[in-house]
Amino acid sequence: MNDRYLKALRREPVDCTPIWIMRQAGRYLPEYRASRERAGSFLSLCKTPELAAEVTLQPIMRFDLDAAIIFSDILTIPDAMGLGLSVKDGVGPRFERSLRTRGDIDRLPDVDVLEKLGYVMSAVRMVRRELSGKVPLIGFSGSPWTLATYMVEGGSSKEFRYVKSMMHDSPHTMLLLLDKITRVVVDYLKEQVRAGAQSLMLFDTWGGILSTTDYVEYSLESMSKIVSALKSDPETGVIPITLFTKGGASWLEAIADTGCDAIGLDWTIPLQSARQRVGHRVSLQGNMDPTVLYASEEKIRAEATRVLSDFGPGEGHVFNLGHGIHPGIDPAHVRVLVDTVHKASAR
Ligand code: 1CP
Repeated sequence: MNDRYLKALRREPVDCTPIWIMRQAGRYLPEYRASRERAGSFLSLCKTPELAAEVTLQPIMRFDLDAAIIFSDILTIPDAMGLGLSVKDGVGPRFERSLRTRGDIDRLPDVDVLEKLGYVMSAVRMVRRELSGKVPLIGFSGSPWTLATYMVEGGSSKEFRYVKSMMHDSPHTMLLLLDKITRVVVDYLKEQVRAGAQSLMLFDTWGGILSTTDYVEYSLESMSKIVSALKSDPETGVIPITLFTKGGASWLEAIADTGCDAIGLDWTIPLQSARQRVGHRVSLQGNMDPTVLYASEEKIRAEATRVLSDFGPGEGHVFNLGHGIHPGIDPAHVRVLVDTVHKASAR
């Protein structure tokens, strides 16, 4: 069993630095595109456990990665809350209904995650069985704030006009929405662990669009409640949790204060300075600029080596990109990255 990913999260010695890649199962892989074609759509790929399990394992079979992440999407939660998700090519995710008023939020149903999101748990169980200990499996959710941005805007956004208006003009309504999402996320992550997830990650993709005071109140607070709820439950207490706020470099100390095990970093902060600020308390995940994978193999090797030496000697580093891999990346470049990280970091 390759457990260097779990060891690095606990800041225990490893034979070399573990690596996994955000969005490692995705459109840059021809076998993913083939499975998606067979599924007919992105959503039926997510909702058919056999196919979700199949694409989860594709990057594990192709590369020497140190963790698998269950193939799903953060938007399965708003879908389960009745907003009607569709994901169209070239358009991205859209909801049939968006949440704009207090009434919209009051009417949100309680979600039985086993009933509405049981397909995710089935995929988790299948993947664990098929991995049979090869590498650990990561479960995940979007952060409540990030999910709220999609639910209020009705899809992807550039300006975040409606969600920020709600936050500024109706803070109680915003907090009520975040609390409702938080409860579902806690149940969802607990069930993923019951089904076999060995580590958990919260994707706070849009925390970085907030001011410091708003970040603490509207994003970090609900992530902190999730960490506390999981850590205080005997069934999930030992499961490591990684918090990733894209654009969150200025708030690392506050993120570490939640009691999470690791902080995911985008590429805007040197690992060394992140480590000086919080390194003895948490592990660090990251943080190569994903666009380096468009460059030559030499450049990829040089940059991977630079990121490793930026972290420096000692434990607690999980190598990753600073955000998801782009669909246009050549899979051969991913192999160069994975092999370089393992070779250059061998103890
Ligand atoms: O056509 C396709 O195949 C759809 C592309 C795609 C993929 C491959 C989407 C739609 N989601 C996914 C998978 C996915 N999404 C995973 C799989 C596990 C992995 O291999 O890592 C994960 C963890 C996510 C998480 C996710 N979805 C996030 C958080 C991470 C991040 O990238 O910031 C977000 C913001 C989403 C929303 C979403 N789903 C899909 C797209 C294109 C988007 C982004 C939309 C936007 O930019 O607002």
